[in-house]
Amino acid sequence: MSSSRLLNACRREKTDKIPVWLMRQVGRYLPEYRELRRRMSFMEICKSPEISAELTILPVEKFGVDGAIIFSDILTPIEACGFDVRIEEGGGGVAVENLKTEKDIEKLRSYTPDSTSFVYESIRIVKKMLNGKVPVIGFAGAPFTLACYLVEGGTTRNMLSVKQLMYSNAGLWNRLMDSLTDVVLHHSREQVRAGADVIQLFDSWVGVLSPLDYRKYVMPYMKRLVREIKTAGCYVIHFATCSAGILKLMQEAGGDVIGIDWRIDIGHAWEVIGDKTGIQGNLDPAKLLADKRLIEEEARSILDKTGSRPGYIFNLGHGVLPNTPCENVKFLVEYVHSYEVDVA
Ligand code: 1CP
Repeated sequence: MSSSRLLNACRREKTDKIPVWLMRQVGRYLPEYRELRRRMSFMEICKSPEISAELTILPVEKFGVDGAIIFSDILTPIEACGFDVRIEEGGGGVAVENLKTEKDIEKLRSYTPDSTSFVYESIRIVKKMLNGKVPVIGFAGAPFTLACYLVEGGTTRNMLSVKQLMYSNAGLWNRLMDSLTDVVLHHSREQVRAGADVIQLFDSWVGVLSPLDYRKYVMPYMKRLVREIKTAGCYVIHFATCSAGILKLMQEAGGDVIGIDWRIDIGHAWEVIGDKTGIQGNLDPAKLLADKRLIEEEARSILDKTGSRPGYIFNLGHGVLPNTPCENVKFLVEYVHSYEVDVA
């Protein structure tokens, strides 16, 4: 595995080709997944390690991506704690049972990785199937983003209930974040123990916060989390959307690589982050709905800014959209691999 492009990039070493994988590379845009979903619910698939392992390696075989992200969800450990999680049919959002009181925090405190053993079993199967071909990416939701689902009961535009809790009840907020940090830490470590080479932390919604709020209400937990996950012996990719205002703070919080969305120029993002940390992103997933000429143009403009710089991983700025044509995904991956890097 030491010669893997993705891991080389995590170490900020030069690679023969630019590593590429896509967030949500397994999902509704894949006909194989849609077919499976006619027979099984999303959670049933997550809890069937043989099946989730097959799905995990599908984009490696079909498109030649440089990493296999395990088929699961950021809400899997939340459901395992006894919160009702409902994935809305037809590609909608998710509904999560609200966390209301101290007693609900006890449910998080009682989490043990035994209740999510199917994830680790899936990783073990994937490791065997891949036999070192590409690294395995485990993942978890970051505490703030999980708190959003628990407090809002789903995703909302401005996360006002979360903010209200944060600003008005510091004690409860701290206990909630502390408990979620422990859940994510235990879940991530167990994924590494099962064979995950990289852990991506999805702080998808943290961009709703001001820099000051991020520093005060989120950063201490992220610092502890990243530091302690890394002691398990893996690389950490730290991802958020709408993060232009907090990029430097995210970098300070930790991670070998910072994942960014498309709302910021990648050259500028790298200036902010500095040269001690890698960067991942940042093609707008909507570009994959366009024709190949535009996809190539847009990918090239990103690669021209980042291509030969060690520590760069090509990815989208957020997940693959459900109506994305598979042939565009294949085209993109092949184009990134064909981009000539300066190996000197
Ligand atoms: O290829 C892969 O990445 C598959 C594994 C995977 C991952 C990494 C899934 C499967 N979900 C995730 C991460 C995830 N889940 C995130 C972080 C990435 C992001 O910001 O998009 C988030 C926020 C979720 C929560 C979630 N799960 C949503 C979003 C709801 C919202 O608030 O907008 C949804 C719809 C799900 C269900 C889900 N998870 C995964 C799939 C394939 C699906 C769709 C299930 C279906 O309808 O069949």
